[in-house]
This record gives sequence, C-alpha cells and structure tokens, in this order.
Amino acid sequence: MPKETLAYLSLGSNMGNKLYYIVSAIQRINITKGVRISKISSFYETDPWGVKEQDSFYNIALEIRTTLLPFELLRTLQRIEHELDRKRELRWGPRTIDIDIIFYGDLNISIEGLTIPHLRYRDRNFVLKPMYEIYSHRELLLKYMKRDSCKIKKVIPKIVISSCLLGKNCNYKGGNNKNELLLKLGDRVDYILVCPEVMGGLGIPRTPAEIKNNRVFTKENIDITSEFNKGALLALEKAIKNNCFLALMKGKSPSCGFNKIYSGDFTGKLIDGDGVTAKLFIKNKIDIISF
Ligand code: A4P
Ligand code: MG
Repeated sequence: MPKETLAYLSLGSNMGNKLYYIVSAIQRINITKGVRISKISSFYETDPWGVKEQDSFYNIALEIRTTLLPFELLRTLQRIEHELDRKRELRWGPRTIDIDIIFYGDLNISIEGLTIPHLRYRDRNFVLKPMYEIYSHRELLLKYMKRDSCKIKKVIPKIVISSCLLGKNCNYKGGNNKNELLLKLGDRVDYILVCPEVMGGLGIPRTPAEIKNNRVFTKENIDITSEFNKGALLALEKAIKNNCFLALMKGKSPSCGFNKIYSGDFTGKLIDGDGVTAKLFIKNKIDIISF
C-alpha cells in the first residue's frame, strides 16, 4: 500500500450556483482514485478578498488522505476546476470554483506552479476559519486569524436530497442507497428529504418501474405516470417552500435519475434522459447532482 499523506484543501466559489459548484467539487474529489475525504468544514459566506467589486464567496475546507504526489494532486484539482467551468480571466476575480492546496503533510516547497503551504493562507480568514474546524494544530491558525478583517459568516445551506441516499429504506426494493460522503456532509447542511415515489403514493417495496415514451410503467406494464407526476410536484413544492436551488438525487431512477435512466425495457440498459422529478426540478432552475 502506498503511503497516505494528510492534506488540506480550500474551496471557493462566487459565480452561478455557488453551492452546486462546491458540492460538485467535493463529489469529484471524493471519487478520485488515491484521494479520500476525511473531514469537511462548515460552509462560510465570505466578503470578496483582493478584488472587492465582485459577488460574495462560499468557502469551505477539506481534510483529505491521499496517495497522490503534490503535483499529481494539483493537476487533478485543476482538471476538476476545468470540468466545473473554471475560466482564468482576472487574478483574484470571479470564479465558479477554486481549489487550493493549503498543506500537504509537512511539505514545504516553492517551485514554479506550486507553493506549499499556500503562499497567502495566513492572510485570509476565508481559508483560516473553515480550516480551524478541521485542523488539529488550531493554535497556529488562531494567531493569523486576527489579521484579516474581511467579513465571514457560517451558513447552513438547505439542499434537497433523495431520502434513500441518507439511508432511509424507501427504494423500490425496500432498501437504501446510503452514501457515506453525503452522510459526512450531514450536519454542515440542512437536508430537505424527498422520495417522490413514496410522496406520490407508491408503497415500499414496490414493483420496479421504468420510463418509456415519456410515461412510467411497472415491470407488469401498469401505467403509474400519475403517481410519479404527483410525487414530482410535491417534491418541487417542498424544494420551493424551503428555498432550495440544489438537489442531490439518486442516479438512474425513473423519478430522480439525471442525464442517464434505464431504457424502459427492463434489460439494465441505460439511455440519455431524466427521471420525472429531475426533469421538473431542472425546468424550475433547481440544479441537480447525481449520486
Ligand atoms: N499554485 C501555486 N501553489 C498552489 C497551491 N498550493 N494550490 C499555482 C493551488 N495552486 C497553486 O492559481 C494560480 C496558480 O497558482 C496556478 O497555476 C497554480 O499552479 P489559479 O487558481 O489559476 O488562479 P487564482 O486562483 O486566481 O490565483 P490565486 O493567486 O491562487 O488566487 P487565490 O489566492 O486562490 O485567490 N475572496 C473570498 N472571500 N474567497 C475566496 O475564495 N478567492 C480568491 C482567489 C480571491 N478572493 C477571494 C477568494
Ligand atoms: Mg487558486
């Protein structure tokens, strides 16, 4: 087994759906081979540092355990930034996502393209405050925190989530699709639980269903589109009532699936498409991350 190194990352976003970009980055970092997220800080809303005339940021910090070497880690994080629409136009300017390496074990280097510890971490509460929650040598951070006067406020964002992802036994088999990362994120966010199929009146367990020609059929060919529509509407109402603009949805499902769903032939084949609730969410400007 290659040796794991403890590293700390700082994430920031101030363009578009900031919460979407931060959670997408967390998801992508977590599924990277050789990287494991061990701690996640709270979310902070922070005044822009550097260039003042821009929107406020969302910032968080992560503790990771990684077998990647520092440059491999940097390249991986830059690939994720690129996948999440990051453009490099103005230094310290607006960005969909910025992922900086703050510490990598005890490493102390400064070579072209990579400085660790991060050159400016001591000057910025948007790095220090989230790090303070998850870093073991907190006194070091406390000393620097007093220098920066930029406003920073802890926030607990509301996010819609498919209940099965949090371990609720409500999937069609009567089981769940528990996701350890989302459980870890748990007390940093306020989850608004939905299971559109149960909300639409279907039981647990229930016969598997798939979408064919824009209608939902059970494996026994019973049309249950109206239950799916009712569930989707109730889930949307719950999202709107709670002012949510992000939903973490169970992939491939005929209600929650996003971008990929089963073909409608009950053969296990996947095709491009969205579940009934996912489609309604997108229409109503609620971004989806599929798990
Ligand atoms: N680089 C060197 N060392 C590192 C490291 N430890 N981690 C190099 C990551 N990258 C490192 O970064 C520029 C170059 O830094 C990269 O090519 C990389 O090889 P970038 O992400 O391309 O550009 P940038 O982010 O605009 O520059 P910089 O200097 O990293 O900006 P910062 O320092 O990240 O500042 N205000 C609030 N409230 N919250 C924020 O998150 N962020 C910034 C950006 C400004 N103001 C902010 C926030
Ligand atoms: Mg950066």
